[in-house]
Amino acid sequence: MRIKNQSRFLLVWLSVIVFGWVWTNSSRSAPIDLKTVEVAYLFDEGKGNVAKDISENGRDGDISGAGYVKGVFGTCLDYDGNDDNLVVTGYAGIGGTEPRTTVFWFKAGDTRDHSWVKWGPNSPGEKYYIRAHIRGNECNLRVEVNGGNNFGTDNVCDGEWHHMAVVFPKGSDAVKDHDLYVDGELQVKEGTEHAMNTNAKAQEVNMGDFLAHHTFMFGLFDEVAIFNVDLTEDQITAIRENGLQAALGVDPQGKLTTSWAMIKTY
Ligand SMILES: [Ca+2]
Ligand SMILES: [Ca+2]
Repeated sequence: MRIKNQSRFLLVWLSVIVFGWVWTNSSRSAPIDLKTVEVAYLFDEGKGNVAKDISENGRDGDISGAGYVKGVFGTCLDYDGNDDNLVVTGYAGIGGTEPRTTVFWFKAGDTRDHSWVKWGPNSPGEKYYIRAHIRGNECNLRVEVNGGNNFGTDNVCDGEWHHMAVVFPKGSDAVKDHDLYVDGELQVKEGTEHAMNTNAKAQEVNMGDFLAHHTFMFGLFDEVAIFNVDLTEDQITAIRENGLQAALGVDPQGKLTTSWAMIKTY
């Protein structure tokens, strides 16, 4: 009888420990819902002119010029800074003041106002342009909307890989409401305030080409994705540390993997 009671006691404690472990690990980095992924490229094809979208939307990218080299995860695109570009055919981005997050890895070929991700026409508030902000011999992560901008202070043009995240939180209405992360560090917000009214009809999403007097992207570009939600700092960390494919729980064909499918049922 005494042994039976001890066994029962042990079993209860084991259950508490296991449940605690599962709870801690599932809440620490909440899985990212695939429905929130607008488009996501791993650039692991290694050849050809089509960037395969691993989201559920089938928004394959049309690559012009950029070739493949070794990236942060698998291979990445190598932009020559002259005319290389990628167009997300048929997709013009997220509009108005809707929440959004853009993430990518970048390794600079030099210091310049690299054009990373943009959509919308060059009109006040309507443009959505994620590019580099020049500061002497350095450059910073910047988002601008024509009439307003928001940029950080960490140098991302030092020839090293950097992970960048541009988050427009739900309920926000102006460009300086964006939270900018470089290698997981929340940036100080500099720039000029302006209301957001992003145009999501006039121009397809471009990755590499510039607007007005700026410059083409020059350097290496890996693991880019646009989300229709404001990802949390933990979710951005999960993407940076584990890679997009693992963080989203998809295989290269864009199908949900079993492990994350199980976790997602919590
Ligand atoms: Ca890759
Ligand atoms: Ca070229």
